[in-house]
Amino acid sequence: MLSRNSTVVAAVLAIAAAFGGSTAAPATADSAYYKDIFASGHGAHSYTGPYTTGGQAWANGFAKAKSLLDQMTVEEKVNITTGYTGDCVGFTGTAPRVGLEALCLQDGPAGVRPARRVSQFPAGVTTAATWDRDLIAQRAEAIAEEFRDKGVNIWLGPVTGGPLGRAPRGGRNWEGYSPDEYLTGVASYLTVRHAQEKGVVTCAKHYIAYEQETFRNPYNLTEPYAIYPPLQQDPIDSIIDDRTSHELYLWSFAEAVRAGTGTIMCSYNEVNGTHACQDDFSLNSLLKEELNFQGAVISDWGGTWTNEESALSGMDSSMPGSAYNGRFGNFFGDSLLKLVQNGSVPEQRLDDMVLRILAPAFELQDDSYPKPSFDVRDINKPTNNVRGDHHKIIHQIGAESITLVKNNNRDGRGLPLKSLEELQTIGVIGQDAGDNLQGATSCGQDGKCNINAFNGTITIGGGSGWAFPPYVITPAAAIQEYTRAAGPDVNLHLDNWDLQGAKARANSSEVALVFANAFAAEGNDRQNLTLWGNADSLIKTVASNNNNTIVILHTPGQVDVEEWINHPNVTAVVLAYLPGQEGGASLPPMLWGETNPSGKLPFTIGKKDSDYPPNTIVDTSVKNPVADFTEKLLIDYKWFDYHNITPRFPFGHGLSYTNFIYSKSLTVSETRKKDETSIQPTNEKLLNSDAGLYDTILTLETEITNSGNRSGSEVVQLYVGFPASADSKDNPQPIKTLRGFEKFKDLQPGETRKVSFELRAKDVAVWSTLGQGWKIPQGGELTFSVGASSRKIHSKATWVYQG
Ligand SMILES: *[C@@H]1O[C@H](CO)[C@@H](O)[C@H](O)[C@H]1NC(C)=O
Ligand SMILES: *[C@@H]1O[C@H](CO)[C@@H](O)[C@H](O)[C@H]1NC(C)=O
Ligand SMILES: *[C@@H]1O[C@H](CO)[C@@H](O)[C@H](O)[C@H]1NC(C)=O
Ligand SMILES: *[C@@H]1O[C@H](CO)[C@@H](O)[C@H](O)[C@H]1NC(C)=O
Ligand SMILES: *[C@@H]1O[C@H](CO)[C@@H](O)[C@H](O)[C@H]1NC(C)=O
Ligand SMILES: *[C@@H]1O[C@H](CO)[C@@H](O)[C@H](O)[C@H]1NC(C)=O
Ligand SMILES: *[C@@H]1O[C@H](CO)[C@@H](O)[C@H](O)[C@H]1NC(C)=O
Ligand SMILES: *[C@@H]1O[C@H](CO)[C@@H](O)[C@H](O)[C@H]1NC(C)=O
Ligand SMILES: *[C@@H]1O[C@H](CO)[C@@H](O)[C@H](O)[C@H]1NC(C)=O
Ligand SMILES: CC(=O)N[C@H]1CO[C@H](CO)[C@@H](O)[C@@H]1O
Repeated sequence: MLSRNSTVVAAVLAIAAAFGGSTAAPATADSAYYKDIFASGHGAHSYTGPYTTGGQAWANGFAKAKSLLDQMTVEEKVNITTGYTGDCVGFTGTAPRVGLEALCLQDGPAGVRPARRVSQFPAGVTTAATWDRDLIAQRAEAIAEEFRDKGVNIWLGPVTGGPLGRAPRGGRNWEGYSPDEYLTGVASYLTVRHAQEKGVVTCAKHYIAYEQETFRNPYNLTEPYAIYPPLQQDPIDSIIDDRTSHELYLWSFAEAVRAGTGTIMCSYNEVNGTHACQDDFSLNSLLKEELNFQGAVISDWGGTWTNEESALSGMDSSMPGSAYNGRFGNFFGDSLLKLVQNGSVPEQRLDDMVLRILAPAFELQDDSYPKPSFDVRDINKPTNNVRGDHHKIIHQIGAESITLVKNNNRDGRGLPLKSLEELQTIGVIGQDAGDNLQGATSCGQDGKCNINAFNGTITIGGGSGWAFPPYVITPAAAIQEYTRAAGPDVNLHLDNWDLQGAKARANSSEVALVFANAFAAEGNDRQNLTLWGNADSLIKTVASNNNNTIVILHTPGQVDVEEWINHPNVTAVVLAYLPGQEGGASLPPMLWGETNPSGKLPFTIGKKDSDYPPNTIVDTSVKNPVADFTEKLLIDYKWFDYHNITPRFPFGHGLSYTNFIYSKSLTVSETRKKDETSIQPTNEKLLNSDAGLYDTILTLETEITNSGNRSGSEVVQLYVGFPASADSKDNPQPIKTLRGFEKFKDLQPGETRKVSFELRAKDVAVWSTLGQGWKIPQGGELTFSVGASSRKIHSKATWVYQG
């Protein structure tokens, strides 16, 4: 990092202002520059994308970066755009002559990886299941503190909608939040904003339409399912129409940009026929022009395929350069230097790359920022403990995400359990209740030993989204600790294949808790939604022998529960997702009713595979595999709603031990409030209103009452249905779309709370392909539905936009 010198900085601010003016990107979409994007055609590249001005977010950082840039040679500038490796999984190149040090880039979205003495946080999907804005923000701050204290400049996270979760079997869905763009958008905004407030630069990823692992085809790497030698098969090509691009896959990236993310990672896949990291349209036009993104586009490791085309199409940094002996290719460096020297890539574009890379880091970090204190090449080297008291937030997210999806609490069965004193015996059954017998380190830097043989409870998925847990509190350990004084005798059975033993333990227990799981990891999609490790047989065996069988699932997403869900002895089912290092610690207080479950499903669970949109993982063995996003806007609950398919458990569903009554009255009032949340405003247009796209224009109000006899929290959800006038012939309109939610915490028995939703113009707008902007539908009623899930609506109101 640059040594800070305040007198230089002051002088530079003036230069920056001038520079900003002279190279400013065209501000409006109808400028000559914008038109040139389309004139450039594929490969012609007369246009090189908007040049950064530092925007609203990086004024100071930009000025510092500019002053340094002015002292650099072309070789040095190229060096900054080219990846290196060392202690971190990636470094930017340096310019020692002018005192510029490297920026350290490091995985992953749930904690520093691979490194020891860090926390393993709950996965994104688990965090989304809390539907709790405060917890999402606190997690981001805690993660960012660990990255900062380890000396990481750029956190390679969060996953902000790539994948979004189009395919339930997608291997990396759990790293992100939810297949709902609004929920993911809120989580992305809060995570970026709160992480950067701690000084770390975020890298929102993976941009864009990266929805399957199969055929993602990392550059020059052999994949498990490869059918062609490396480099001979194209990566999966995602074909998406304009409206789907804007309303689904770009939505949460817009939120990340608004929140000020310093960098964005382009993805492995192709989009509309072009590698995502050299796609002029999605990088220059959508991201840098329309979203007004002022930071750097960094390639995924191996996502670069060309030099000239990538540079002109808007990629700013090639990672990891030529490192790892060229395993990820060898791009930029000398190749980019030659292109700049002979004029194929304008030097101004090279300057733009350097400014985009340096400005966010210079804005957020100074001399006092820690240096890397770990080494990915030898994780056993002594390193600092950065965990602080983060176990508390991990534990709390575990507790608040627990989603009770089924509960038959009649005749003393189901949840909550009888009191510790009343209960004589309890069975704790399934390998997911116990320890990984070989310990966490045995799973390697990607946590992938679980792929073939897993032992023990699953707390996170594998790949670059994994993190070493410092410890894992297993469900078995947590339950035994909780029950040790007054509680029941515990009958443990941790072997999923010994069904005779499971039967005996089930038969000799008053209540049987069965723990089951499914694993997912980067690099592979799940082959099916079946539980792992013989779990369906285990659950059925226990249920045949115990009339109070409670199933607890640790899964990365949707699983098939049909083999036993209607078994009369399966009295309760709980989803605990991927909770991180605290593992089962949050469970006992919920099981015994000391706490009240309040998580809600951030995805839809279907009854069978054919209930979900078809062909979302393309695995046909061809040279140019293509994923045509034919379901368009209708993913997850929007598909189930539109096709009138009854899900097993709908999006937004989750039960409580208490009961909430929703008022039938829902009022809508037009209230204007200027957007104060855009740290880096976008250039997105609202075509038929003078409001800003992110200004509040409507306020909806209703009430909920806790009519039960326990305190509890409730996630109240708001869905919008658009009038027929919003339809376009190419895009079937979702019946309803989530556009608001709020978690009302700790309502006491009898307590009533006012529920208020503030809707921004964008929340009631659809993308107009013709107008290339957002439009609030006119000439018809918008319907607002408030409820406890996407299928449990309690009040409705309509509104007509007068324009
Ligand atoms: C480029 O970066 C590398 C790695 O930090 C460094 O060793 C080298 O000296 C840099 N080159 C120049 C021209 O500064
Ligand atoms: C994909 O291409 C279509 C035009 O065929 C365009 O409208 C759409 O915005 C593109 N999407 C992305 C993400 O580039
Ligand atoms: C692929 O990787 C190997 C080393 O694993 C390297 O020798 C080769 O040059 C690489 N190929 C390309 C095209 O980068
Ligand atoms: C510029 O250099 C590159 C790389 O050496 C080469 O491929 C390209 O043809 C050159 N272009 C011109 C216009 O000289
Ligand atoms: C179940 O337990 C009872 C005693 O509690 C015993 O009589 C019976 O044989 C057991 N059945 C099985 C299948 O183990
Ligand atoms: C599901 O996939 C796993 C591997 O991911 C495989 O071992 C298992 O046999 C499959 N189960 C079914 C029912 O197809
Ligand atoms: C339910 O459990 C009881 C043991 O408590 C067993 O006798 C009965 O057969 C089970 N019911 C089913 C449908 O398996
Ligand atoms: C469940 O099984 C227990 C013990 O086997 C028995 O006492 C109880 O009556 C059964 N409850 C129901 C509802 O079948
Ligand atoms: C709470 O209400 C349930 C039924 O809704 C009842 O069975 C239970 O006894 C009540 N508990 C208390 C502490 O009042
Ligand atoms: C109890 C159990 O499932 N043990 C398995 C643990 O993993 C090893 C392989 O690493 C298997 O051989 C065991 O069967």
